[in-house]
Amino acid sequence: AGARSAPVAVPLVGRDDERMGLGVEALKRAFLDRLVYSQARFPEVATRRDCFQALALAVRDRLLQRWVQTARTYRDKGSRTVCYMSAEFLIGPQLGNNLINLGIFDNARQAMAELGLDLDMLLDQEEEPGLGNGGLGRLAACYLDSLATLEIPAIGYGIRYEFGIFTQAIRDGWQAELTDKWLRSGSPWLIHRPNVAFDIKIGGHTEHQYEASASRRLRVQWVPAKVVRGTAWDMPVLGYGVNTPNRLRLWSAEAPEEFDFAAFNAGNYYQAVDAEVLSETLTKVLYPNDEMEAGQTLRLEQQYFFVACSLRDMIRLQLQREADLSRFHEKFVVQLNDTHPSIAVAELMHLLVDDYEMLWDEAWSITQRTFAYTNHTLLPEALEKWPLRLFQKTLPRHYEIICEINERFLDEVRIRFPGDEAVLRRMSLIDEDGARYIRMAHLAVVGSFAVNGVAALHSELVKSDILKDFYELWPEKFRNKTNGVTPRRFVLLANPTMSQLIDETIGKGWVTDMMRLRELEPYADDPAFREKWRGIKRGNKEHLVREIKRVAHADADPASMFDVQVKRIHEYKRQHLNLLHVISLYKRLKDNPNLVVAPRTVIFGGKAAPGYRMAKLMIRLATAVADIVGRDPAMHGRLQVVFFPNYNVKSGQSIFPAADLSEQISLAGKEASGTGNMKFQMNGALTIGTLDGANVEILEQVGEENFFLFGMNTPEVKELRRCGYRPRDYYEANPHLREVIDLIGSGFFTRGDRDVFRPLVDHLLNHDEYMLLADFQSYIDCQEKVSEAYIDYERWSRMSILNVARSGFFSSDRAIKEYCTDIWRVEPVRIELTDLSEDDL
Ligand code: 7GP
Repeated sequence: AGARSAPVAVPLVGRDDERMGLGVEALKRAFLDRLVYSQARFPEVATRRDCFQALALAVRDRLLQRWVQTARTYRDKGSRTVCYMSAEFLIGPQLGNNLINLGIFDNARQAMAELGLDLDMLLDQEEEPGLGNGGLGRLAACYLDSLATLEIPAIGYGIRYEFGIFTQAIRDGWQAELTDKWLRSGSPWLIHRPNVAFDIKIGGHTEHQYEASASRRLRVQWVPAKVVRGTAWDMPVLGYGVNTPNRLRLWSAEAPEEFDFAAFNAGNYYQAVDAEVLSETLTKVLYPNDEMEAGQTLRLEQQYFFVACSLRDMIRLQLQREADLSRFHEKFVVQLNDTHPSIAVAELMHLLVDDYEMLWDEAWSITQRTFAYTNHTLLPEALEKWPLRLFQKTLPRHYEIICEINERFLDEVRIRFPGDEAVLRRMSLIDEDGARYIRMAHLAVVGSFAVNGVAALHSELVKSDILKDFYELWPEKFRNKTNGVTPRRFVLLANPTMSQLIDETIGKGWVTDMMRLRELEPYADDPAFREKWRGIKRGNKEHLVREIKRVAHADADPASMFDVQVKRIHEYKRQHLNLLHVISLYKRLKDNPNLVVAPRTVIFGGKAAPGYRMAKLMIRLATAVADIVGRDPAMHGRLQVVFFPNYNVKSGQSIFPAADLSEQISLAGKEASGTGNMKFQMNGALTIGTLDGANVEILEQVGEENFFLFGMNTPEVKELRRCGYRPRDYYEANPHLREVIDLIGSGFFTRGDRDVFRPLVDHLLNHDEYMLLADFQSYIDCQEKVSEAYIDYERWSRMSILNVARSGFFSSDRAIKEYCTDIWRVEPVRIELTDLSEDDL
């Protein structure tokens, strides 16, 4: 830390500091100041980008005013802090959300209008920080919002990727990936802390030596192959209606200060600079694999790098407050967002034992009381495991530590299950069958005091399937924390018209107390209210229609049912089942032009992992069907298909409020929770879904009569698989299904080319891992009921209102409160705005 300056009497940042005003005049002044003094522009020549930047900086000033107060309060109180460690934080655009949480959205709109600027245009300028793939990363972002809103001292620790998730373009119907240069013109929200820096070792070997002293303790030295410096970039995350901005601290890799001096002195300037370039590649790009592990060295290095920086940062904070680390676990609790940061278990042991010379048993006791682990997937291929050789080469010391943890752990297993060799093999941290691997989920479970799944069904399956042996050993560790989403971004910001109607109907306050939405229930029977409700949905659909025109160059009819499936493209999520329904409907409409069905616009959105061929083919099928249906004049006003490119947080904010029908159609037992399902429900869409993930709980909340349920449940899936599932039997037994599949195979959607979709059709007929054909008829029948319900628009509106009224449970505030009491044992800390003197900074 730098030298502290002497205290001064004058308050620097005051409670009543007029420079930090939130009124219209103050915002205009602040905006113009930032335009001139930060952007060096005068209004006549300022670009839209300059204006966005100026407004963002003016807002940031107001966040930082609260931030310093928060930091001071936490320091003074020594508050217990939650550290949410995640390789992904899919935070989305920040300006609109910060205006909402500061309570100045309307003032900002007016201030900008008085300066001749349109706030929506400014909001539109913001690059999306796409620092995540999908559900797991977005959940982390929702949780930061709730942590701050609930005034819980918390730090989010992650990686400042220079390139986030790729931008998806559609070229000739196929997905193309473009790099996401979100930092091209800098982010106004990130504050660099070059003096919060740590040098992180990677690779090399270890040296073991007994100390010369009487104790003759074994000392281990890690001699690395390279050293990478991590520096902190902080983003303030403000809570709604409170003065708490928590810290999202993202680590960026650089070359260490004294990089390759040998090379430099020898006059090899380029080699020295090379080190810099190599170091920087570490945090260059987010891996775009969703629920699939790639197993590259660089990915392991990323994981280790951000975890190592974060733990050193926490230790630094702890040693500022206390003389040693014996109470580390009392001051910090670390939530591991899946296994990506689970190397932290071995790293904390390394720091405590090797650097701080703690005895193993004490270090292990602290470690086990520090960590808690959340599992996010039921797919076996998504459970992380690292090839042993690769791991050992990258983290030689951690390999030894994991072996030691494993030996002690297996001793415990032997006592519990005497003579059971099979259970030892299954539970070992090291997979010894065939190619050898380190099992990161096992490391996470062994090193944590709590393990949770993300929806009731998922948490049961964690206990009965994926971590069964561990549940038998330590049943007390296991719990459920059903996911939630933030209503600030996904209702208040995304759907202002519906939010206003709710305000007018039940009063304000529901947005931080979402169970109050229940008070809307009586209005479901009020025809005047239902009409207003429909008007709002119509307005949101018209807005989306304009977006669809802009990005997909397609016309959509706002009078039709908006039937939406947006999420990562994955076979288990079954976007192709949705397409089978579309083709079925198309065929029936062609065969019977007088068929009475609700007109539909079926909207798809989502990215496929660049190396996932089947997922890319599913996108191709969607665009091909969209193309053919779109060209057919007989489908006008009846059926339309849209592939919405580059689905992300920002476009989600236009999509959820406009949806009538939410497609949640994964094979039962595969989707851990889902969170899009909750965002749709909060915006008044009805769900068609299977008994999977949090759908089960949505159904429970809204009641069967307000939910379109279809398909097999998890036990039925298991039973069918046990009996030997043969998809071709379904194809042969169901003439309509055969027609639909044959149409895909015939080249009808690809100008006669029969080869394009062959892998997809063959796969369905011969393997069909996710059992589309078994659920097909049930899905078609259920869609028929959806159609009938939609035509009865009074009934539909009633169901829609009840869905919103019963969505309160899915607020991330509820989820975070459960984590706080059941896992983290943390209390809120209220932040008051007081006068601060320079000394406080
Ligand atoms: C997702 C799950 O697929 C989704 O069901 C859940 O709602 C979400 O996490 C949040 O809990 N998982 C991932 O995004 C993921 O990458 C692999 O999981 C570790």
